Amino acid sequence: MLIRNVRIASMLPSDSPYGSIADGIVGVRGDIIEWVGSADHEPEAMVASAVRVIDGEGRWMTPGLIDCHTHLVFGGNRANEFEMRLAGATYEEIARAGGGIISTVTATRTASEQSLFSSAELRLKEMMRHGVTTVEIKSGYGLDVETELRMLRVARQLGERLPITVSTTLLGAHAVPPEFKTNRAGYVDLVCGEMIERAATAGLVDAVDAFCEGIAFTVDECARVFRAAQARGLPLRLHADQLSDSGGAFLAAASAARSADHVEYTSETGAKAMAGAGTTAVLLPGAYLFLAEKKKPPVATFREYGVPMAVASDMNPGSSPVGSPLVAMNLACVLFGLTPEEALAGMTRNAAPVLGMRSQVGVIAPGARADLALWDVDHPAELSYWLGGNPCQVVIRGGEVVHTAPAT
Ligand code: DI6
Ligand code: FE
Repeated sequence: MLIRNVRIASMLPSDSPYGSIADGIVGVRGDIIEWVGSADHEPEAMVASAVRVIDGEGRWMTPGLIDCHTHLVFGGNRANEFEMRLAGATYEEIARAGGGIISTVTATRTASEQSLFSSAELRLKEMMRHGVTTVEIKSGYGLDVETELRMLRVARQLGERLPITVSTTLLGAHAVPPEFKTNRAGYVDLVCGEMIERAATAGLVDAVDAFCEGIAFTVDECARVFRAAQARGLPLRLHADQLSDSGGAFLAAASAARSADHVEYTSETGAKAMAGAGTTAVLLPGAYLFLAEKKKPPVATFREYGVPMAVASDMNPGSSPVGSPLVAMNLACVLFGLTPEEALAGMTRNAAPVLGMRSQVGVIAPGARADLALWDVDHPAELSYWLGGNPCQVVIRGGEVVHTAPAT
């Protein structure tokens, strides 16, 4: 397949912003990009052997977007708590009173596998229409072995039935469930033992995450979960320093976690540790916005120490009901001060390593998977600029066109 007449934002490091190529051509064989370059230099043999040619009509092409942090599978929603917060209650007060994550746990435990699938499918299709070709989906609203496994099965099925790559994460240590309220250690034992064991044996889990926070788990408890995951050879992520500096970034770095996520309260020394360990900072501006947080992540410090920054939606019913990757990019710029180029890198090149897919996705380069999005914009900064709306015209995943915007 040949895609010609496109302006390419390859997102590879280069002298031109966005790694751009003005009049570009992309050659795809099977599901892999074989050739990327300028129309002036197109290899004749490749052109002659093309069985399908797509005219990009001068549109911008980016790598398919990667949303590397979502809680996409859940039962119910929390519009009622939204109203409570607007009437003055805080997120932490609601959580401590048994609402918050636990109210979604109740709704998820009572939901059938089919209904969890259908509700998540709607949200996922909306993301796909916005150019997303790779998504991470966490469990964490079951908090018992059966429901956590059910959530992970639903996540896997979404990846099997829809044309999108799904990476699953076990977030058993998201909150202490009510039945373990007086036995926290017992719940951590369950996560470290049967939960990780069964999820791994069933092939349902690609990584393990934990929520390190005053209202969730301590550094020591998260460290136990990490050791159990490492014993199974599973990569690590951490919800770190979202509402307080709880030492999460240090734990993530010391454990060589792939990412520390949220990181609003991360200190300079925490950022330094992340840089040393190659741990990516996953910025989640949707949660910052929705919870009306005041403390911004130390973006300048991340830049200074060379900590790679990813951007994700954190799509979840409690703290970030954000279903559009472009909204997350806009918020990363407006609220956290990223440049539009950093925001796009955060949902492409820098998000790939968080899912263990460095160079396989998130860039337009030979050898990478042919996951591509075509946009009706005059400049790639527009992807972060518009708040609302959707300029995505065509989505290609693994060399196949999986979405075309309806003609207006
Ligand atoms: N941090 C978050 O922002 C979400 N999970 C987490 O660990 C919130 C999840 C929720 O409120 O349902
Ligand atoms: Fe999250």
